[in-house]
Amino acid sequence: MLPPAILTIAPSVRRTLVVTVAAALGAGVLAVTPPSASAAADTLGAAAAQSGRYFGAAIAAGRLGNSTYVNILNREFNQVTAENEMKWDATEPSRNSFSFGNGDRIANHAISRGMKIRGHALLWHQQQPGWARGMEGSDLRSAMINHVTRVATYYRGKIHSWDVVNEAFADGGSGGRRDSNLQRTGNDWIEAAFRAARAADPGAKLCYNDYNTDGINAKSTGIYNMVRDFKSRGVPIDCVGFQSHLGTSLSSDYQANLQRFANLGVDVEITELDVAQGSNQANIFAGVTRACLNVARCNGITVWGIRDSDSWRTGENPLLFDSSGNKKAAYTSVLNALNAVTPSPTPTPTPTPTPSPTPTPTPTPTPTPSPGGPCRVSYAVNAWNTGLTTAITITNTGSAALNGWSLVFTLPSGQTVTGGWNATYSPSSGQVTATNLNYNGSIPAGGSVDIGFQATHTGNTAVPSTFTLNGSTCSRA
Ligand code: 9MR
Repeated sequence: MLPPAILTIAPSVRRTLVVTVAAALGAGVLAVTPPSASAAADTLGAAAAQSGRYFGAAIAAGRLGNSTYVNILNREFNQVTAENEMKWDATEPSRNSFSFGNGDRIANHAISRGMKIRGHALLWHQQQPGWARGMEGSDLRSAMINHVTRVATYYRGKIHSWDVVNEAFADGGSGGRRDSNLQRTGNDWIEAAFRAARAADPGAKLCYNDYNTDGINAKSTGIYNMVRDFKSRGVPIDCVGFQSHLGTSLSSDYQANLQRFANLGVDVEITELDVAQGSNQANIFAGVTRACLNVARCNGITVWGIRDSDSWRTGENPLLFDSSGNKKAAYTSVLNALNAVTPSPTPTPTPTPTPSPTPTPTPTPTPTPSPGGPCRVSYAVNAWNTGLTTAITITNTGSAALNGWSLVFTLPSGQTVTGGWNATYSPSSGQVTATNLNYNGSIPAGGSVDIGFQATHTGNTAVPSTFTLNGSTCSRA
């Protein structure tokens, strides 16, 4: 179901100011410059990567043999979501008997090309296998937790974000939960699912995902209250997915809604974007893109299909490529919006670094960019009593691709790595070197890789102070 038309907006573009080292003009002099059109990237993924974000698409295993489809996928996108192949009916067709063939086709395609994977979806009232649909009570609760555990464990280390629970809130004005067999197992079913997912794959971001949440309304407020409650009680939730199946207008508080969730301390992701065809389609796509770019914790955007002919919205032509694979006006508007915040390397001397202005405050302190070399590192820690997980993004801010990389940092005392993903980590304490695996060794200029590890700690959950990539000191994001 699509949301009612409300208002069409023309969100202002944030002209991000970029702090960069003006090495060419003099040692230690910093520059603040506006973006420049000359730095424009020419694909969606590369354009989004300039601000550390991904741009992805939902894909179907059954279309991976279509060369037009795959050419667009490989050229434009750096993140994928399995449109149907990782859902409960696909992955556990009979109880406790798992089937990952089609999910793996998608995961392998993504991994071999360095694309991130959004896992969709561990629990949903739809697309349950027949055996689960007829279950209830404690039997269903234990089957559901087993499903979350087994699927998240199977894909452990490969998933950027899991939609742990999909569409559990009711439409309309109640702001409450939707009735379903899952809901009838007890109101705590969602947090039970998130805890099981965290235990199974501590490195994946865990998201709640829903639709008709494209502004501040009763449904999005119900979800907001749940996330706030989860954060206050330590239930492991990292992100909220906004599906964004949109009609012919964009709510004027679309961005404000993303920001209020981000202010709770979770990431936000645009997970299933498609927009009804019509004269406003390109503007709405661009408006959503700008809204994400304006929210520091908006990680990326996923469109729900590649060509109009691939869409579940038959006849509505809601995507960025027409049925022949040609770029539409909506494509150009999204690319331009992504490029409008492209950092420019042109240095202008100024005495002091100024952090990028953001239109609305976020609760997490933004580290001041430090003069850095050809790399930037963001490093987030999620800690509990004696354990922690990290989420590290390494961005190649140099002008040449990296082929093979090692990131060196010193763990605070008491922290010991117990496992990790997307890199090898050695030794497990003290000065650690994280080295690429064979599928993510090359980072194009402007590109980034996500890595992370689990560790034990003895009370000190601090972040390493310095990161060195292939011998060069990195700036911090
Ligand atoms: O695009 C998916 C379509 O192929 C399936 O038939 C449908 C089954 O319900 O699910 C579609 O994807 C949905 C997604 O998983 C959750 N949000 C709504 C999407 C569109 O219905």
